[in-house]
Amino acid sequence: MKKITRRQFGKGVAAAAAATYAGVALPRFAFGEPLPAPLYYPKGFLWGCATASYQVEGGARDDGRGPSVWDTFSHTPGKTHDGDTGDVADDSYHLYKEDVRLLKNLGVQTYRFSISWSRVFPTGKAPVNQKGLDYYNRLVDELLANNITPYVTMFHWDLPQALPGGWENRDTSKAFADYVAYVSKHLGDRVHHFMTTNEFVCFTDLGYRYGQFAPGLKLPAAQANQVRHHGILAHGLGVQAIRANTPSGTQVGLAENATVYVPIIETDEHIEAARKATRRGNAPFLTTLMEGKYPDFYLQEEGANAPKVEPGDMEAIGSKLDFVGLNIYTPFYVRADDSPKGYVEIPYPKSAPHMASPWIILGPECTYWSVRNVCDLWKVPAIYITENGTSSDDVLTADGKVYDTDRIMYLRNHLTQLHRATQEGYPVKGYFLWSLLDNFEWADGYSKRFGIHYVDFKTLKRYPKLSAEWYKQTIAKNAVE
Ligand code: GBH
Repeated sequence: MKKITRRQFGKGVAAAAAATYAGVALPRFAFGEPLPAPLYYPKGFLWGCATASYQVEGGARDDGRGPSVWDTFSHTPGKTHDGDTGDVADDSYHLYKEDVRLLKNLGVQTYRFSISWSRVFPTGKAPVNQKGLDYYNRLVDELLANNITPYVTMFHWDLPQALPGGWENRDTSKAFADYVAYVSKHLGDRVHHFMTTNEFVCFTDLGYRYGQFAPGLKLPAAQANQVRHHGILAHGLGVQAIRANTPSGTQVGLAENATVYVPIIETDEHIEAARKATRRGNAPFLTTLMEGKYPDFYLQEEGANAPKVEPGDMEAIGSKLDFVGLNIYTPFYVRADDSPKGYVEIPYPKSAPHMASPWIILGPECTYWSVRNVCDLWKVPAIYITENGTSSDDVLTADGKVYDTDRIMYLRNHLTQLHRATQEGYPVKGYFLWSLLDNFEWADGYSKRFGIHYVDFKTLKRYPKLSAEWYKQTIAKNAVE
């Protein structure tokens, strides 16, 4: 074994973490000194990776798939970086077996992927496209054959283009429920964990109010609020549909990018401020789901623009969930003050460090606070981190390696904070790293890489990055080092 000096050792925690990467064996106890104890996760904690259909599948016109709003949007000049589209993406539609091999090699227990609605229902409604469903049957079977538990997201933004009016139309929520009923009925013998929707704000506000995402509209507040309502209604009807069509014991939740508020320092008053901010800052989405009604302050603030609600809507929206999934990337800092809200948001210092995507501000304690705020406010039975990860300016070396030390730094810190939540007894059941693969990063196209596997988008070859080795080691030990 190659001997390393104390100085070399001191040079990089990352080097120590990469115990066998690139053929260099680094002894863990090089100097007979115990390293700090690893942060062990609870027994049975589930490690996984996440992806989404339009971001990885490709095969956009294969076997009868209908177009989604993201096909239309990405093919509209000026909407995505360099006009990138998901036509081919990672071609997981054809290469899914290889992707499952990558998962297997990591040692993950779980894989979170999403269903392309328009693959199964090309127009969003009957008739069904059996070939589309067959793809997911194959994927699920391949996962199960490899002892990997599928976690299925029903909607990750790729709304069938053919649905008239998209999310502006209340009928879309009902069409969603029909689609979800069908898919859960046909996968529910083998899939026992379903998420209805992914990140309300992204497919409602970003798509319909700010125009950054498909379908690229900039509607006034009243209509945009109605879109939000149809989004959460779809979730609620989706929960009911899954429950009605799957065996009892099937776990139903969602994946939500709740805004995470972090107290500037840990004192009772700032902790209380972060809780209040969580409730208010997530008012139209998670707060309403958890409380089964729009908070009074939200309705008051929106006034005449408040959403129109029909009988039965709030019962569906407030459906009891088996778990809440949180997608965590970025912190928002708050302090207590004596305004009626009871808190004020603190702007980031100009020097606040960020990752390759400028919106990912480094603040790993947000992972801990996301869990704590949500559990303390709403006493949810189970939490998953359904996404966490980062882009990095990855470079593929001549020998096929990617030394993404910054991604490891990001992940290590977030997992250290998540460990704290598990130690304090919050019911965190699992963690899904975003993402298994570099993929189509929405409006950023292929310019931002989030994978722990590098994808050469010309050859579609996958290369494990250093972070994949690190994650594999974390999973094997069930501990963060
Ligand atoms: C998640 O979205 C998604 O679920 C996943 O599909 C995605 O690939 C992943 O995270 C990484 O982005 O440019 O300042 O206007 C994250 C939500 C919404 C965050 C859009 C960035 C743009 C910020 N994203 N937002 S900005």
